[in-house]
Amino acid sequence: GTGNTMYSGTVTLGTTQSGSTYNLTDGARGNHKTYNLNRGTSGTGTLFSGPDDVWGNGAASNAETAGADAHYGAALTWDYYKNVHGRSGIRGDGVGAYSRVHYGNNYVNAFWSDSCFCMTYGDGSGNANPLTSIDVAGHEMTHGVTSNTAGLIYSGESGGLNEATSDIFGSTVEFYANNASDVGDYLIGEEININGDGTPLRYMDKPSKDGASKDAWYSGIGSIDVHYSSGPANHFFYLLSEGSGTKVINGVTYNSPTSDGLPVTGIGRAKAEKIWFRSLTTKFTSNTNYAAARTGTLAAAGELYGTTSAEYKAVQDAWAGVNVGT
Ligand code: ASN
Ligand code: ZN
Ligand code: CA
Repeated sequence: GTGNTMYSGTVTLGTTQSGSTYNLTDGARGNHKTYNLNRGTSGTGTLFSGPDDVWGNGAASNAETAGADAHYGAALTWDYYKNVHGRSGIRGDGVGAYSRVHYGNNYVNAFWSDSCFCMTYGDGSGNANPLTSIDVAGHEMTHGVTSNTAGLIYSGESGGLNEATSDIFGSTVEFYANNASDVGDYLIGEEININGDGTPLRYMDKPSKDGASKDAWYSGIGSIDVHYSSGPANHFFYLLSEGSGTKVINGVTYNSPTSDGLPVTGIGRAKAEKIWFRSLTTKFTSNTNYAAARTGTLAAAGELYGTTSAEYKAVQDAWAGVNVGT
């Protein structure tokens, strides 16, 4: 089918024909389905279906538009995990999840739920646009992947690492999409305009730019909100991928400092995402903290590239740049 999305232009959607109607069931991606809650807050509402295979018109006022964006974001996230990491679906078993859009009234959030094995999106409110952007979809679905792998507990330092894992792969899914209307960046939620001034929710190059996230680890970081204690790990991933200092990527200027004042030479996103995924799936456990994340990523980098490699050294340097280890 054809999706006329709000954030990603006109895209191809995986749909299913049933008699004379079509619906948002993606047969190539574990039968992932997208439902319209129509402002409800429980159950599944109704599966998006209709007489033609065209979904939405690009405007939020058309109820199908959010469905098209969510269905597309889920497909991209599926494809990213499959094609980049060899993982088939959130549990790795080839089974799709489902999405629900138009949750409640003026709801300014999105969330993953382990109990329904589904993700849910609000319509936003005031300045805040519908929460159905690519990076948000990748972020929320990644909570499902984390639950089914490392199981990082959602509080303390492990909670910050859980949140960072969602920001990291939310960002890499957006890069993977290579969508001209929503180019890849190391910003989270820039389309949502949640602050009303065009700024994103989070910045990976320098997390403190949001006014609350931390750029570097300190003793006690485990007692702040997990969306802020994620900062050092987001910053680590940026430094590992792109290196410290100033860099322009897809038109966005980044300026990433290090806490030790020493430079980091990036190894590129393609290697950095491999290291984080291998760590998440084979090194991290429910109680992994920042020190253990450093150990785990070094072990993963050693296995992938060798302990005398530039990649291994970059992992050491990037952690040192966020005050983890030396
Ligand atoms: N959107 C938020 C998140 O994924 C919802 C929450 O606070 N759990 O982190
Ligand atoms: Zn999250
Ligand atoms: Ca983004």
